[in-house]
Amino acid sequence: EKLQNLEVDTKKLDSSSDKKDHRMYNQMQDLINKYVELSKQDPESEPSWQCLSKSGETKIYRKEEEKDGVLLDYLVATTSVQGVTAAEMAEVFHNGKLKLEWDHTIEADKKLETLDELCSVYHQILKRVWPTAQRDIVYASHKQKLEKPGEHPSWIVCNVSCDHPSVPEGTSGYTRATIEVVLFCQTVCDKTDPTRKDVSCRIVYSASVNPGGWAPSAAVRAVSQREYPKFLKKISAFAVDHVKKNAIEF
Ligand code: 18C
Repeated sequence: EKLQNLEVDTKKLDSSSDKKDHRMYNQMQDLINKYVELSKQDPESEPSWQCLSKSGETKIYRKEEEKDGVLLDYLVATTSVQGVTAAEMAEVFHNGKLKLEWDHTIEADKKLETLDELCSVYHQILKRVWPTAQRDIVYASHKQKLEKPGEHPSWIVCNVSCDHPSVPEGTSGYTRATIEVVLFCQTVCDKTDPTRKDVSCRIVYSASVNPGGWAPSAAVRAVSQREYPKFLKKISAFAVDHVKKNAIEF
């Protein structure tokens, strides 16, 4: 399946946030550019991407990468969710209060800092995967609207590891993992006065996770293969249910 039609004018990226001066802002813009470019690639035709699973609208690909013995696989998943718009899907993924409803990998989650209304820093403790040490992550989560003239806007959320003085690495008692996770959402709708039945959301989800510490690659890949499809099913079902009684938001 071609992903080319997700093209967005990256020069006209932001219109939703008026405050653009927090310390993660420029890094987030670089990430957005990188992932908008990546979403135009067709993993099907790239020999370095291996298809992990196909089930209905959901396709999951992995590019295996190891650097100096550290596993740095890239994962990309595409799916489509009926009855939900890009704005609504991005909000479900980004909203710190909703995360525990769909992210089954979280044991505990705490907001450390609000950088602006669209960007916050979190400390998250993950469920333990036996027999390795329990992991935690500290990351900034940034949401942004991507305007495209004549179309409903796309939305993107970037969750990227950062340092935070309240939980320096090595002080939490957990093994620190690092992440670069991006959810790119595009509304599909060709009606002028749409009902819920007339909208859907195309998703490109990309994840690059460095588990940190000791974790055998084969075990990490097995955990990934099990957990990403489960996550996509859970967040999709949650989003459909969460928005069904609300007015449609673009
Ligand atoms: O995108 C997701 N959630 C976001 C919002 O909460 C969040 C991203 C989180 C990615 C977390 C990765 C942390 C890795 C380490 C812990 C793994 C715990 C798995 C627990 C299973 C019960 O910004 C949803 C992500 C959903 C899928 C995550 C799968 C991660 C797989 C990586 C494997 C790492 C294995 C670690 C050691 C295991 C060795 C046997």
